[in-house]
Amino acid sequence: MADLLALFRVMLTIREAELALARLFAEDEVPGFIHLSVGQEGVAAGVCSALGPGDSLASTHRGHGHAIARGIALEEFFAEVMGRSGGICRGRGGSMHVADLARGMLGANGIVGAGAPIALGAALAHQVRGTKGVTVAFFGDGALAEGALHETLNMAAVWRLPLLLVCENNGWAEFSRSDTQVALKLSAWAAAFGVPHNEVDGIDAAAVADTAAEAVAALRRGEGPHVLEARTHRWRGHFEGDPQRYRDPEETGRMAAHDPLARSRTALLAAGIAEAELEMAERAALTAVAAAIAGARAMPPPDWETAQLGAYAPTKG
Ligand SMILES: Cc1ncc(C[n+]2csc(CCOP(=O)(O)OP(=O)(O)O)c2C)c(N)n1
Ligand SMILES: [Mg+2]
Repeated sequence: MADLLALFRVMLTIREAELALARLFAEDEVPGFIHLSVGQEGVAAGVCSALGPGDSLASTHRGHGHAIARGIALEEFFAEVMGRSGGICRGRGGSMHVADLARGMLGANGIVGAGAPIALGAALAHQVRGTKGVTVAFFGDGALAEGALHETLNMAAVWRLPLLLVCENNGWAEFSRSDTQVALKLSAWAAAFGVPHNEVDGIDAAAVADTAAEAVAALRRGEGPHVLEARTHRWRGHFEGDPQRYRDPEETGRMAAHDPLARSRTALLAAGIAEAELEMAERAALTAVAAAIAGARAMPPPDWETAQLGAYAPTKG
């Protein structure tokens, strides 16, 4: 059974971190583009709770929640997104390239669907090395229009790889409803490759965690890949600053009714957890985020001397 209080804490950290990023972005403290996952925290927290330290995951352009749920150090996370030298990738990647290889976090990815084949390779490595590890590939509903995803599922099914494909189905692909671009139902897609598929309500972090844990257990038994489809809601624009003219304001107004945090808060109170304990968790998340931002702000940007580090392979002799 899922530890709902632990999930609540992870979701709180993601929420506070992303709301802080929205403010930092508006104040020009974040270079580039950011895509927030506010409203989708239940999926990141639930899926990552099913993973062990030796497992791997590949993320998406909307990947802050995945990195935080995987346990990235908050200060290194903010420093990366804010382009500071102490960032997890030395401040050179930014939001869409946050990677933390020590935690098996293979990276966010600005190319839709491109995390899937990377995850496939990691799943193959787990199988070949006999690690018993598994790999998660997060992707959005819009990625189903990408060939790379289909090739990934095919190869994973043929080789029975320990790969959990997690679709965060928020109904949108950039500025279009994804059903105007993708003719496919995920359940039918998985069935076509002979792969099990589960659908879960992404607002219910405990349900996501339990379903993911069962799928991961099957992966560790060597039963081949699995597709997990979480219905979820993108509260904000596609990117920060998106005026969302394409979206019915009524839909955005209804978003607070689909809140994974409110949902778990109510469930925790009903289970007898004291209000004071929840408030303490809320304060702790705020404090941790504020401290991480202060730490990141104190760091210099990457210096010119090392600007090319990591961009090219070292030349020989
Ligand atoms: C190969 C590719 N095509 C198009 C884009 C532009 N693009 C960025 S995000 C996105 C939509 C993604 O939708 P989805 O996968 O559902 O993720 P969501 O944004 O809803 O989380 C598109 C088309 C891209 N980054 N990569
Ligand atoms: Mg989407």
